[in-house]
Amino acid sequence: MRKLLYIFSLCLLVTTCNDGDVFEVVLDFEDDLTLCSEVSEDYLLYKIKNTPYESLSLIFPATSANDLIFNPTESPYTDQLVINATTIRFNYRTYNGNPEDLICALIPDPSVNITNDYEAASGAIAEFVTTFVDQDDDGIPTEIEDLNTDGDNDPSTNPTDSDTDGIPDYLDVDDDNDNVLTKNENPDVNDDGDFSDALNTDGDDLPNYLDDDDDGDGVPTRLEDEDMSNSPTNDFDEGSQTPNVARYLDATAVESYAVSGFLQNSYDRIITVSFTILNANLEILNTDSINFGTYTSTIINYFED
Ligand SMILES: [Ca+2]
Ligand SMILES: [Ca+2]
Ligand SMILES: [Ca+2]
Ligand SMILES: [Ca+2]
Repeated sequence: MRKLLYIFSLCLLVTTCNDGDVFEVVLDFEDDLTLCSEVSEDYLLYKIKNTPYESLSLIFPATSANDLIFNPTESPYTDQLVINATTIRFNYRTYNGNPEDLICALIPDPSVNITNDYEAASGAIAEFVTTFVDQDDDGIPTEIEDLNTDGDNDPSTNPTDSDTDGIPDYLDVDDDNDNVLTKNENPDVNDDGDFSDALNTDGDDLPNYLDDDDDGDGVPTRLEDEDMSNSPTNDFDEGSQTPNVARYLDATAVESYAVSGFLQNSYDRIITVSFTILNANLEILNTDSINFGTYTSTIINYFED
């Protein structure tokens, strides 16, 4: 209410403010939305700002159809929710204190009260656009991992799969399938974003992260795993002249072990949902389109063995 009074005072002072009875509230919130984790039967998205304390919130049922908003099968995915003022509601509220512990709480903070509550009328539209990006977070950016042989800049079409294991390089945390994670094979030795200096122990045509025989001794790295833990990095030949160098990087250690397993592979799906409220018709606002904000989350996906 303080802000309303402030804006109203400005209107009185500025002679060009001739809207008469219309108060314009500026919704100068940050863009980021928060999702209440305490509420299970509904999705409750909100954002808060201070000075004065205000919130924008959108609540809608956590149905399987609405689950797709946060984890769609295609990107972009766009659709609308029709606000009905019962199960699907959009509110602009003001408070006499910080509502942080009020909005999601099953037992609200008794010292904070809602001082004004403006609600979008039935028929208003909550329009959303969901997009996602997949990445393996292995230290090598997707645009470098995918050779883009089809020229469409989409790594998921005609994906580069160096080790032909069915997992595209941009989602593969072990690009040569040698059971040493790409990020642990020094793909960018001086960490400057240029991968031309990738570690290449045996000096052949392939850097270690794409070489399934890193030391070029004829025994695949994956099989130089003495304890057969699916991790060749902790296996050393104590009789070697370089006993501190792991077998897979020691060309004089050529024992082969019957390893059958592979590292489990997972990748991140970074999901972004942006909401716009249309025809909100809040009595306090003179705009019909409200940029509600953006919610971002990350889901970890696993490939089947
Ligand atoms: Ca692969
Ligand atoms: Ca990769
Ligand atoms: Ca390798
Ligand atoms: Ca070796």
